[in-house]
Amino acid sequence: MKKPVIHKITDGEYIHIPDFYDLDSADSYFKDLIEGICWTQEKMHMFGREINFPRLMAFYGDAGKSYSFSKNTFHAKEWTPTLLKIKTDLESKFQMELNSVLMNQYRDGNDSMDWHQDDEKELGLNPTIVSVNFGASRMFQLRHLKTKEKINIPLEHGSVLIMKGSLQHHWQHRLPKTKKAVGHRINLTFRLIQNR
Ligand SMILES: [Mn+2]
Repeated sequence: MKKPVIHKITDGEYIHIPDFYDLDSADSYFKDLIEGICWTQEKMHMFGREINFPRLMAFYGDAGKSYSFSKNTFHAKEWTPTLLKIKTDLESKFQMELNSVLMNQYRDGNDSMDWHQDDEKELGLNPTIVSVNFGASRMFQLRHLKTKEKINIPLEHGSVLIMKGSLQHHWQHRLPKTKKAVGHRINLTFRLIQNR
């Protein structure tokens, strides 16, 4: 792993480590997580209709933790050995505590995540979100709420992206669809959730 680079941007900062995991570890985690995680197709409720989220999801963590967004509430499933190993790697490398992980699986270029902020109240005021990426590389985007400035960050197999400070107050993020032929990608966002 190279030295993490801290990117100071207007009203926030992020840290990008393209090679947090070497290729062999990343390959083995990817396979293990695709097969070993209980992925589900959740629905969003909009204007009285139910629409499939354009991705599969899963939420794991310490017992009793829950996470709510878009009128869905996830109750944490018990850590798997692989998830615990990754969590421990992150906690020791970055000297922080994490207690849950929201995961998204993007099956192809049609799967995506729209503009949003991770500003749910259970995350606390200035949350640190640690995102780990396995599988196909996809472009992640940040957009400043006022200036509309955009930053593109390619998230590669084995990479880590940490969003922190006041970033969630001033920037939205998304994973846009792409017409390029891209394979499966999974993204793990580790968090410290404040509820019990
Ligand atoms: Mn997010």
